[in-house]
Amino acid sequence: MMKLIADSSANLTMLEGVTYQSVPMTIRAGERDFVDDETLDTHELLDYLAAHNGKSGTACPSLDGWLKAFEGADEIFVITITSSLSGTCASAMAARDVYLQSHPEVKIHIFDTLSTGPEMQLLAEKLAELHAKGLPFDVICEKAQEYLATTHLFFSLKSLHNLAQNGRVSKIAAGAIGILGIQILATASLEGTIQPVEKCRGEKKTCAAMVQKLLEAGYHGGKVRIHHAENPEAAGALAASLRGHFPEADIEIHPCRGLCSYYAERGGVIVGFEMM
Ligand code: X90
Repeated sequence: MMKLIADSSANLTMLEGVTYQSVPMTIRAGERDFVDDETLDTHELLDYLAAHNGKSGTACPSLDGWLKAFEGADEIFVITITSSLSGTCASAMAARDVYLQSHPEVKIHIFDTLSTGPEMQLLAEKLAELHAKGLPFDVICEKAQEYLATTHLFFSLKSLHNLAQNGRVSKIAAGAIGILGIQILATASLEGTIQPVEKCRGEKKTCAAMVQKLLEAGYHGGKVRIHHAENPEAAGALAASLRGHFPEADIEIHPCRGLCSYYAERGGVIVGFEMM
């Protein structure tokens, strides 16, 4: 049996046509540990965080979380958040080493996406599609890796507080964001780190800048996956604007699960797309 597994930053709880499993990260604030599984109430998480003044943070999936997810499959594709910002990929690789000792016949491939959220969703969909064609494991890995080089990620955030508090962006980059409606538009660098692109004032300008960046990156009417932290208005406006350019575009909008809600914070929008 084939199994597709991604950490919870993919914001996917299921995927049509395949056996899919999400392995949860954890969000920690004060006395609370929020496990990022399908039962997590992300609205309550965001409310709790807004009221909580102390330190907060996150933890990648445990070795055990991965080992449990591997069970029962003989061909396993694992999709992780960028290894430059999280120990998730390293923990998946350690789990693979352990698992293969007792299950030497099982095939496990780990994709370090150097990205997160919607770009992970695009890869998951591609893997499902390649598997449905009946291709051999190694061919699927190769083609999926090639596909990953043709997708990209942009995001707009209204606050970098949680990213800065956890050392994922510099405190300097975080300054001024959130003041007077200033948002930051950023992208995933080739190394899988956060690369600020520009500052925008207000939703309209942010949306226009986002569309411009996608077009400059080569977006030409392919798939777009938009994940948002309680900002369906901005996600919808972006989709509408892109459909103005490409009426047939395959665009989906999904809410962020816990990990991305924590780091993108309320209002954040993350966009994964095909560059050609
Ligand atoms: O291991 C852990 O505790 C998880 C750490 C994750 C840190 C970054 C999460 C970012 C989520 C924010 C915008 C997208 C950033 C993409 C960068 C390549 C969402």
